[in-house]
This record gives sequence, C-alpha cells and structure tokens, in this order.
Amino acid sequence: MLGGDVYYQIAGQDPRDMVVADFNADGILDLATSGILGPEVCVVLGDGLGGFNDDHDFNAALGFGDPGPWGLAAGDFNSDGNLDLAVTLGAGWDLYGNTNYKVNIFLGDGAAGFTFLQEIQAYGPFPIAVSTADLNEDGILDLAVISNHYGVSTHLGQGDGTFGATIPAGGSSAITAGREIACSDVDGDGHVDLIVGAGNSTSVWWGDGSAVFSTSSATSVSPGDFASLADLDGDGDLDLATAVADQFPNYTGGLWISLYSGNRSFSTGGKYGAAFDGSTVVGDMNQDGSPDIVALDGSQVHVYRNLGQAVFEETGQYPINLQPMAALGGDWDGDGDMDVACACRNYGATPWLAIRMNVTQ
Ligand SMILES: [Ca+2]
Ligand SMILES: [Ca+2]
Ligand SMILES: [Ca+2]
Ligand SMILES: [Ca+2]
Repeated sequence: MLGGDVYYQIAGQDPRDMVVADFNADGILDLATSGILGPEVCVVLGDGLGGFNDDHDFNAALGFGDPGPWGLAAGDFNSDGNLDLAVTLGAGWDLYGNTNYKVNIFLGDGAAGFTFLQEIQAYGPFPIAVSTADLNEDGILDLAVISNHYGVSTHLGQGDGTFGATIPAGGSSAITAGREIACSDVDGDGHVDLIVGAGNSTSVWWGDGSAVFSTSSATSVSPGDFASLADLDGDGDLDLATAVADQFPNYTGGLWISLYSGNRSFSTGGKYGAAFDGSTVVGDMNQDGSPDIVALDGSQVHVYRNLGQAVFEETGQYPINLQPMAALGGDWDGDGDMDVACACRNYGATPWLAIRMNVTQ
C-alpha cells in the first residue's frame, strides 16, 4: 500500500511527461518533468531518503515564441557515460502561429546539468512523445517521435549525441492521432518494436532492425494511449497494460490487460476499473515477484495488485491534490520496493510533484 502524499513545487507549468533516471550518477533515482506552459524542464534529484530537491531546471524551449516542452526521453546519446535528454516541444503552434515540429537534444554533464546540442524536426507538427532505443542495431541510441495527428518518425543517432535526417516511420500520416510511443522488443526476435498509442488504438509496429517501420504488419492491441510493458502473467514474454479513457465511443474506459500469446498476437486479459488517463506504472509493489499496476484517473492513484497469472485486484485508491497528469515508479526511499511519483497540473499556477511512498510491509 501507499503512504501519505508529499508535495514538491516544480518548474514547468502544466506537466505532461516524466522520466526517471539517475541524472547525477550518485546511485539514487531522480526525475525530470516537462511542462507545456513554460520553457522549462524540471530535474529533481532524489536524496535517497524519499526527498527531492529541484535546483536543476533548465530551459528546453530556446527559440523566441517556441511552445513548451512536452515529451521526454533519457539515454546516453553520445556514449560518454552521462545521461542525455530528448525534449519534444509538443504544443502545436509557436507564438507566431507557425506549426511546430521541434525536438531539442541536450547533453548531460553527469551532474544533472544539461547543455543544448541540436534541434531536430519530427515528421509532423505536434511532436508530443519521444522514446529511445537502438533501432538500427549499430550500438548507438536512436529516437522514435510521435506527432499528434501526423505520424511517427525515427531519427538515427550519429554517435556524438546528434541525430540524422528524419525518417518517416510507417509511411506518411500513418496515424490519425497519437499521444505516446515506446520502444521494446515485444516478440523477442531481437529487433526493437514500436508501441504506438494513438487514442482509439494502441498498436505494435514490428521492427526489422532498419528503423523503418511498416504499419501493414502492425498488430492492434487495445484502445487507449498509455501502455506499460511487463511480463504480467509470468510466462516469460512482455504483455501490455493500457489506460483507456472514456472518450472513445466504441470502448469503455478502464485498465485493459493484453497478454502476448506468441506469433505477434495478443489475447485479452481483462479490463479493470472505469476511465483512466495518463501514464500507467508497472512494478512489483509487494515484492511477490509479479508486476502490479498503478493507474491515474485524474484525481487519484489506483493500485492493482497482481494476484499472479495477470489476475488483478484493486487494493487501494489514493487521492492526489491537483490533477496528476503523469506517473512513474522508482525506489526513492531505498527500502527496496517501488514508490510512486505524479506530476500534477495546477491550471496555470505552480505545478507540484506528488510522492507517495510504498509502505507495504
Ligand atoms: Ca541521482
Ligand atoms: Ca551522454
Ligand atoms: Ca542506432
Ligand atoms: Ca521485435
């Protein structure tokens, strides 16, 4: 179960995305959050006792009139041992009304400081999510970017932290809406696949190591945008848990479980709860070896315990002040279990980071 809520003021109004990583290489997990109504990315450092400090914000929207940062991905893009960040400037228009395609690349210094390196262009405007993996299997991290309403692009890492020409993935305008993208080898063939969250469907685009993805062989898995991957039923392959809002006329909202059944297909593993929105968190909350799920409903954190074999039971609802927009898990108090952090919207005022420690005995 989760303990009481603790709040930290953060920079970057209207947060939309978070990444968890150890940005200052002290062995303690830190967090970065984006906020679309300001220019800043907020980096808060874990103190190992469950506390955070927030002295490491930086401006990620650098051009005059640029929209604010939305999607985040962390990885060591130039292989110097320090974590770097890719930041999408996802809101649709800049101050002049021009549509926006920008994704900015920042190199980390290993001490939670970030320096601008490169601006790249997504395939379409509204780039709102980014993920990183080595898509073309040359040992260098690449990027996959989803532009809401306009498709997916990949960008090959060059080794020095920069990225090469924009590659339209899945052909042009392969999707009509998109809010989330993830990279993982779902079918276990050694090639990274894309998990594409496009509102009325989350689908897997199967990779072949080329960083060009075909939608003709894609597998539609579930409705919704925000899928988390983990071996939910303990059979050794990756399954999906997807948060589905009630906004889709053909689906009812809830936490949809989709179990990988081999041969690039999934079976339905059930649906829990009502409407959820925002990122889900998968991790072992009670250290029984089965991944549990945390989902957001706009005002509360819901914890679903995995009873084994991907059968879930809701074990708690925990209110969060303000509106939690994104959630992540990590062990921030160093007791070995997964705690939960939420970035909360505050409608034009200062946003907050809400932390609830896992106090399962
Ligand atoms: Ca750290
Ligand atoms: Ca680096
Ligand atoms: Ca690569
Ligand atoms: Ca694969």
